Amino acid sequence: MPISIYGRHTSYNVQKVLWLLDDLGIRYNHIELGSNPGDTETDEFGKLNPMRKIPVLVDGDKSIWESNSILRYLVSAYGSGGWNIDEDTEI
Ligand SMILES: N[C@@H](CCC(=O)N[C@@H](CS)C(=O)NCC(=O)O)C(=O)O
Repeated sequence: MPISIYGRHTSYNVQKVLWLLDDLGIRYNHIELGSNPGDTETDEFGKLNPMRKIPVLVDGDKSIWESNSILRYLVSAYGSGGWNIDEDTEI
């Protein structure tokens, strides 16, 4: 199942996730969301992120929010080479 990233491309919190997805060579669906009032207030979005903020990353049955947590997840799950981190590394 492909990864999905929810969020408007003008948000820097979204941009850093898009940048890392591209840098890691991960294929993903980008769902442009958050530009219009009420975008994040739907029941459907609330199930992905009860805090109702973007970005949200969906990978299979996992839904991850908070941009820095998403970055850490991506590096941990898909990073290699220079992106490898150990548990003590702060990002
Ligand atoms: N600390 C959060 C901040 C998330 C955040 O505030 N996102 C903003 C866009 S950058 C948002 O969802 N705004 C829409 C809203 O508050 O309804 C993160 O790093 O992901």
